[in-house]
Amino acid sequence: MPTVLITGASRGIGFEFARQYAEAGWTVIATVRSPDSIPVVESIGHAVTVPLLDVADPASVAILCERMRGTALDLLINNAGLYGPRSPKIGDVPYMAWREVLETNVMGAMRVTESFLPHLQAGAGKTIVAMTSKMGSMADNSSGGQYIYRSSKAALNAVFRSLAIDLAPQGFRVSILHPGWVRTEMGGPRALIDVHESVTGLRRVIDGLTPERSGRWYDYAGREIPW
Ligand code: NJP
Repeated sequence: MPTVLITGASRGIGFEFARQYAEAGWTVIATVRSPDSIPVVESIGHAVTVPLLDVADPASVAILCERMRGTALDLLINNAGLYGPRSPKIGDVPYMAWREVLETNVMGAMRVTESFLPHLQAGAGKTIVAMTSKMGSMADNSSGGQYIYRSSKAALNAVFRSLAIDLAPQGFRVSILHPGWVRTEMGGPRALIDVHESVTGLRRVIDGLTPERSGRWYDYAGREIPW
């Protein structure tokens, strides 16, 4: 059975990815940032191992990478993400918090991807995805604001578009995925869909990734999103 590594699996969309892939018979490496989250994620079942991984901490990434040396991965889901301060105001932009969001959402995803590339090269699936957001779309931005989250997801999109091009000769399919507005800690209780609907759709999109679809941006329903 194939093996998937998921970042930020303690709750929300990452947890549901772990649950659904385990249910489908995959071997699941569901990474979490805090030891407190380990029992919660382990409760999914024996197909799931739950190592610690803070994507913003280079040492944490290096330690897990070394521990997993020789393990082949078929699919990497860069899911870990931060929203950061909501609605930062012009004149009072919290630059430290902005750096933290970029460190996690952009550099964290790149760091994990490049560190685990040997593991992915050893696998048959050769698929890498990143959870982005429509909030990072220039074409879709008609309401302004949200400088921190929007810029982090726009940068993530640019990085993964390049990765799709650069890794295509090795047979990799790379995609950027928008989960919809989902009822999680980040999405809040008023969001439109639940994690089950979002992740069921996202798994279908991941299954259908062909070389021609690589480097493009889809939502959970398989609709292409304008950059
Ligand atoms: O988020 P949330 P979602 N290293 O806040 C982890 C995108 N998205 O499931 O804080 C490792 O419930 C965090 O760990 P911890 C969104 O941008 C969502 O809704 O320790 N992990 C937790 O497991 C994100 O990329 C919506 O418990 C780190 C997880 O990330 C993805 O979907 C809409 C970390 C966050 O759980 C999952 O979002 C959209 C780090 N440094 C895009 N920092 C939506 N929900 O509506 C955080 O457009 N985590």
